[in-house]
Amino acid sequence: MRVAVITDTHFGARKGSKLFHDYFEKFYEDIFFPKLREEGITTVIHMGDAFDVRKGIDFKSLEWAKRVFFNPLKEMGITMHLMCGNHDAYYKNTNDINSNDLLLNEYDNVFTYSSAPTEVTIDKTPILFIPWINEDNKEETFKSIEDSTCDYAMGHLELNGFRAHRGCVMDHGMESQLYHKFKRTFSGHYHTRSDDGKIFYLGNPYEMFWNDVNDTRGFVLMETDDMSFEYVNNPYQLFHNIYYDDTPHQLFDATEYHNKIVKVIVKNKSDASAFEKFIDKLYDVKVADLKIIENYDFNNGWVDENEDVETEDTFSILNKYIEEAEFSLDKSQVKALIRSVYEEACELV
Ligand SMILES: [Mn+2]
Repeated sequence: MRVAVITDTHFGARKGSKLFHDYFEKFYEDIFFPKLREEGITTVIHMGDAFDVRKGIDFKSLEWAKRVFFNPLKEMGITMHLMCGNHDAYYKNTNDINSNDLLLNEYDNVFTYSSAPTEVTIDKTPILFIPWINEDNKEETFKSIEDSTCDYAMGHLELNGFRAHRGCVMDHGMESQLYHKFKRTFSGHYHTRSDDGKIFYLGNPYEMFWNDVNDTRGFVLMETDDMSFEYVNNPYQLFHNIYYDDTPHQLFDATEYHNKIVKVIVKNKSDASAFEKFIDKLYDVKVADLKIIENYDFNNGWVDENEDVETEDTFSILNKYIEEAEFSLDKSQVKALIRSVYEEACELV
């Protein structure tokens, strides 16, 4: 049987921003639900972080989530298995109070998995569902994994050695060794796709931060007999880098940038008024946000085309600063500390 797998939908993200939710909605309306209809999908598995804000949800975002996602699933007669992610749990040390259990009672087609791992048989395949692991459920979870006879596992896992997002490999998560007993493990949590051949991070459906720019997102169609899968990509982007290299403004069609978050990275600008005309075109089509980066002096003239400018993100800048700073503390520890503070601040995953 074919099922759909989606993760890290983060309803209510970016303070419930209309810009972001309009962009998310386009994915559900044009890509996700049409594909489910076309494939006759009856089961969806969601690997956590359905909602974005741990402490609560504003009514507008809740209405949106029901209208755009949960109601259509119910109307289509689709069963959804929903695991608890770190963003769904109110406390850091327990999943006891969580948005999925509190907000979705009216949906008898939604089954939530919030505390201990649960074996669920989909079609004829038993799968171990593993909700977010914290102090409270840690021991029980590890024991369930050890005892499990399932060939497959799915969860919201923070594992070492996988990319958290582009340019940042996680080095302070849990060991992945524990999961090697399964033929395949699938996980949410990190929003970018990566795998080691046995453990697969499937990535989330859409861009939410600058870190996500030009990183393909979407969801997955999976065969339950052998858990082979294919990606269904989301063709829509919200973030765009535009490189200005004395680009003739007359030939520049800006229409696709309407309501987009745009960075213009200036490589060569010999004529200031021509550049202004170029920028005006972006304002004329009403970009949602526009930043101009004139860093052509950076790195001896210009950043290598292949070395993405966007990898000069906050992490890289902080790390570079720590590398270059003169102090006698253990720099890897300082980096880990700064990273955890930064992640906490942005709740990036
Ligand atoms: Mn997430």
